[in-house]
Amino acid sequence: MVAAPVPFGPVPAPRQWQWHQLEFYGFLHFTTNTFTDKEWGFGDEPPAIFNPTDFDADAIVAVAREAGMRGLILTCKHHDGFCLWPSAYTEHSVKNSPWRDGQGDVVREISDACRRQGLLFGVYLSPWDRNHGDYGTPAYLDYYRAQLRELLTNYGPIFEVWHDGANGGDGWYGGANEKRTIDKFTYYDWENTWAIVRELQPQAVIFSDAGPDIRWVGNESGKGGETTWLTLDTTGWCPGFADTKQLNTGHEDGPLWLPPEVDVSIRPGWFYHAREDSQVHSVRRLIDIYYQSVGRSGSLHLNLPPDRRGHIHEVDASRLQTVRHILDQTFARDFAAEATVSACNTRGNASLYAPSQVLNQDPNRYWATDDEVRSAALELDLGAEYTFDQVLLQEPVRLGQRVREWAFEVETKDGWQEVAHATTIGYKRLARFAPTTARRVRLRILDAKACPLLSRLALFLAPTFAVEPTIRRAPDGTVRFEGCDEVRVRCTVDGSEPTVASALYTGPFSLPAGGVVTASVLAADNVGIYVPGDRATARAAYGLAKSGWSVPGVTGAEALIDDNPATSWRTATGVREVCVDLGEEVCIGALAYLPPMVSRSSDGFVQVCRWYVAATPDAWGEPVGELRCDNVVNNPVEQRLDIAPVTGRYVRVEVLDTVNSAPQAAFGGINVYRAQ
Ligand code: FUL
Repeated sequence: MVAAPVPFGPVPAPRQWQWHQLEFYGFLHFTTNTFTDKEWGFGDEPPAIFNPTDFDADAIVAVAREAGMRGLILTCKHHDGFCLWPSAYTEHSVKNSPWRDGQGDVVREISDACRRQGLLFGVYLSPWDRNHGDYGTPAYLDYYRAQLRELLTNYGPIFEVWHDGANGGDGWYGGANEKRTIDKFTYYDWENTWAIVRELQPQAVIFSDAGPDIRWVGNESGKGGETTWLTLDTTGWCPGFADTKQLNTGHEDGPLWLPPEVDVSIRPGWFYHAREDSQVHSVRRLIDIYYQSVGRSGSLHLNLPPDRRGHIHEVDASRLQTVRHILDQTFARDFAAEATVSACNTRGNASLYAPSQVLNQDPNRYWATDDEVRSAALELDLGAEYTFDQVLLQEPVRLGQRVREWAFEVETKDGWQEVAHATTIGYKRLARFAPTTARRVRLRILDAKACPLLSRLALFLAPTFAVEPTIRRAPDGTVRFEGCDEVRVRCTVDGSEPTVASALYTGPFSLPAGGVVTASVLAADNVGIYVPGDRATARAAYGLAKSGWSVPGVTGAEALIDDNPATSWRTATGVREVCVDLGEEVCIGALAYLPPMVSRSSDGFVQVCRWYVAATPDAWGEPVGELRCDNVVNNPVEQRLDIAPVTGRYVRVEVLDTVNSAPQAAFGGINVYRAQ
């Protein structure tokens, strides 16, 4: 009898192992923000504004189920404090809204619909509460815990409890209307708060920046680490205080099993905003997100924000259907399934640990090597030549994560050729490469922390499908589409869906005044090419082109107006404003702040600013609006302010608050949109 490999380092607890296998589940961001068009409510929103016109939990859950999601997590309470269930501990809830005459309960309806349709249900209960008068005092902790008990007692089994990291700042706080800060390390007495979850829902995993069961991946843009260790050292961290880069990669020798969850929205914002209907992530981007999350050993937690009707918007739903179709097609056939597998080492030469164990889908059966082995190769004869463009690898992580580096090679007529080379494998790794045809392939595990084990190796081929082109605009306003050489593309510049009657794209065109560019590959135009859902559409919203702009009186501010997301500019220390000359009078309908997109620190990102528009730079009247950039640190996307149309040539931004009260305000750029 050959001894089984002993577990190496930290290993997943049973609840974490269950969670690993979910791989893909959804987020629902829904609250008064949906009706105020905000990302973070201040806490003073009247419950009367919460009134979805046609809330349909089953329809929402069906969209998630058809997308292949295994569960849904609902923002039962976001930072604004409004409760989507009739909590016994506050009046700030659905019970004082007109929706279902105050008799409704969104948590009940979504959790019931999840159970009916076979999805798991999870809760988001924001620790920060900008409505509650006691926030900041010990009494609020009692309130928070009482609400946690309500949610964990009355709504059936809960698979995940989600604690957000954003915490403290200004808010309504029962009418006090002030700034409040708490000590993130001590205020929530997390150990005892989490004990409530363990007591009431012992199978649930708890998420926060720093665990205890699942960690944040360190960004909200859908990117798991190219290197992902499922282990972590959280010394000195707490929910809301952790190093985002280290969260992304994990710690190779971390003492805790703490795998990453990749939370990302299908749109720029987390809540529904009609203006973002044209900015739902493209099929290509969503597929990339899948490979960068599930394919890098994390789970994909994809947000679908219900709209004011209480539906998932049609654009989001159809995009997901296409993504599901492509993934199903991709994983329908494993070209390694019939292979003959050999290895340079097999643990005790035992058939239980034979190389062929990597071909089945049972995570309990795996190829193992002898204890002293640290590098090894596995060779597959596929039985015939096949074309594939990705390899799937899995370690049996219940025995610990071991592999540090690996390479995948195919045999060509010129010998072995490497097509993928990477670091970690972990629970699941998917590596894509250009379509390759071969009969013999091999995996070389180049370095492992302990004797390498592998439970799965599979080869897949993504279907060829027409995807939407990438839309680009140069600073002078010239628009071009990339990635569409072999297909016919039709486009509009007014936000409407292209039809076969719309203009055919024949080459770059000029769009200096901006607009919404919509480019569609239509099946009707592309006979013989698979176009999922009959069309593949990309959209991009542009403001005025900036080539005629200047920044009067400031030298070195080119990055403010260069239309390049990779460059950024900071005001001089203590300077709280900047003025831009648009070069001509324009009727303006919206203004936007772009945070630096490539920045090591978010210090100085604009948190609150006022905008002015004038015909001459000395005639500033009242501000045309105030912009609050709520979640700009974690989600550094364009922050847009729609205004009543106003004509002017000069635009001034007055910065009222910056992230961490930094004395220099940081800009990636600003955008100015013409009134429609
Ligand atoms: C963030 C929050 O501040 C956002 O509003 C959103 O809920 C996201 C999932 O987490 O930190």
